[in-house]
Amino acid sequence: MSRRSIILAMYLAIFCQTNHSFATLLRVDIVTGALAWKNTSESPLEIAAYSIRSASGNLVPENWISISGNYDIHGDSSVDPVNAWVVLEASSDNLAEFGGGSLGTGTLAPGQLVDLGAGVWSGHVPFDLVLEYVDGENQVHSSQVALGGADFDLDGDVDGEDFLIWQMGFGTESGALIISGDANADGRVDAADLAIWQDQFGTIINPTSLAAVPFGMTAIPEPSTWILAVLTFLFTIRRLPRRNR
Ligand SMILES: [Ca+2]
Ligand SMILES: [Ca+2]
Ligand SMILES: [Ca+2]
Repeated sequence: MSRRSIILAMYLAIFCQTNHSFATLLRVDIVTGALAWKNTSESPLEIAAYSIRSASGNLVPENWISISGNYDIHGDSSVDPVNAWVVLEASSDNLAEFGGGSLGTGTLAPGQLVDLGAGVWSGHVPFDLVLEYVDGENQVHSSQVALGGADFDLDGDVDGEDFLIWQMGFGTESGALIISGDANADGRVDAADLAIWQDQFGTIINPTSLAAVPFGMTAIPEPSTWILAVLTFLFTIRRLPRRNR
């Protein structure tokens, strides 16, 4: 099995987990390792906490742009203008934070895209990223995960062959995947995707790391202990008297 067919199989396995009930999408640029989290629903979405996990430990916490300090009351307030968020864990297998302080929630406006940083995913395989979040009702949800970046033929580089794929897919209005030329994972193949190809042209992604692909990456992880801990903490703290607020 070639490297490309292995990666394609992984991608399809990931995509097959998706359905239209997801309210959010975690976009992973496989060329730059950039992560971006989007509210794909038409309603504002309350977020009390979230966790991004890689069982194989391929997250790079130094490159993570957390809500804490960046999009909360201490940042630009675009996710949470009221609360100071708190990082719970920043490791190679878990990036987790919650809306601490007065323990309210942040809000993702309809269509809002939160830039979580470039190089946050190391580009290694297996591709195993999972995003779970807790909403304003303390319900746990999974996010859809979609691959982006201009390596449309998934062979580890961005070159003319990828351009030809973009060209063939150009004009697709919906339902496009990375393998049909959709670099920004918005389902369309248009000039925005070509601009990403131009930016990324010549990039080579971890050529050695892609050679060895362990199997079993399609397993959907059990709900993590971190999220149970967060829920327990939220329930406990909300019962405390409102002192010093
Ligand atoms: Ca390529
Ligand atoms: Ca190539
Ligand atoms: Ca697109």
